[in-house]
Amino acid sequence: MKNFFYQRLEQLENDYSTLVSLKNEALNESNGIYERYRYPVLTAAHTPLSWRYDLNPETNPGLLERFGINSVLNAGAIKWNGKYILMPRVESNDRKSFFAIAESENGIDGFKFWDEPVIIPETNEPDTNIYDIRLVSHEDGWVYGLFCTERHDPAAPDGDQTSAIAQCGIVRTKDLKKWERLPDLKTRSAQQRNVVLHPEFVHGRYGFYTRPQDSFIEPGKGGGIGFGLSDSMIGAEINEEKIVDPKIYHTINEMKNGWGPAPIKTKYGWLHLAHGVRNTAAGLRYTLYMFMTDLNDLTHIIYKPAGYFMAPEGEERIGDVSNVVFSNGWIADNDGTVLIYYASSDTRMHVAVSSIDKLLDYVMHTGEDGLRSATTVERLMHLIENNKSLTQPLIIKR
Ligand code: M1P
Repeated sequence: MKNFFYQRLEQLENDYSTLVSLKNEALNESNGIYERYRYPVLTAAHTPLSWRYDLNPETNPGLLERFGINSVLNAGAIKWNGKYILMPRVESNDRKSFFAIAESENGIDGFKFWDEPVIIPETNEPDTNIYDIRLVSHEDGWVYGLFCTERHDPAAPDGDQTSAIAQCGIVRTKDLKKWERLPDLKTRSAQQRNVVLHPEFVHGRYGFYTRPQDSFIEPGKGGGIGFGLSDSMIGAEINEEKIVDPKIYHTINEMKNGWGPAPIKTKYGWLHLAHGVRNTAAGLRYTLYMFMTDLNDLTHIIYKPAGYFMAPEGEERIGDVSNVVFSNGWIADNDGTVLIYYASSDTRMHVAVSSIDKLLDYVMHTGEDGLRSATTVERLMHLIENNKSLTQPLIIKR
């Protein structure tokens, strides 16, 4: 049996090291705005063997998996001491998720998990499930992590074991290793998910991007994604949320939307990445979209391209919750490169590479949604007419 154990261990170790040293490749087909990469950057199989197996031949002679990891998704991201850091939601087979940190030298491959998952302290009201952290290096000197904390709804009728309340949990750190838990964010909304901290002070206060909802899945009267201010991060409380980007009939976010990572500051405005959700006969479809807000008024959208920026493609379409792309982490490098980390179908993490210049070009020069078929055709005709005037002389030259 011992021989079997060591043979199997060798096989597992070889497979693991092949996986984590796989070089990623940019895919040829690109829309010019970003390039996708061939391989996911993190999957359940990237989690260390020591998390999944009892590696003692005496207590686990058959080398059976003892702790199953279901998926690795929805990662917060930050550049830290020159390394590209992802902090994904790792979901174990028991459906509980937790956070762990993986780092890479170049941000596109070679991500390796740190030896142990992140310990997030609890408040007096323990979290049943935690997920979808947004990492923000705030100008107050702390790195904050805002995440969703989910608990069973105490008002759920007897027998209802699915109703939940989602709120925004907050942690902060100076070294990504020791995390201090702060009280959960208080707002006037029954549910909060996808809350993001603005990286700068706003008139001396902390700015929060929010997503007020009436119920756990259905937004109800929750009108879209909003913004509010709090005087402090310790006992953060928002008394007024202003809707910045409402959900709108027959758009990619008619059902609901949610903020992505913290926005990137540019000389023209703040670049935002968000997700939009629409309903289909096959269930909800999550896509990513972008817009820009005013440098002086964070609640004012100044550019918003029509439709989605990224939708699930190929194998990305399939997973635990199919037809989903979701992003809560991106890294803007000093040279202008932007690494966009996104999860597909609530199962695995990918990277797409763009740049500030390309994203600005996309956001500032793509037409807006006119909200009717006729206005979409007008936008298309405008492009075609412009192109005709350009291509005519070229055709004549030939
Ligand atoms: O399953 C898709 C996503 O659903 C939720 O997002 P939202 O709050 O916008 O509906 C979250 O549970 C998210 O983690 C998940 O990826």
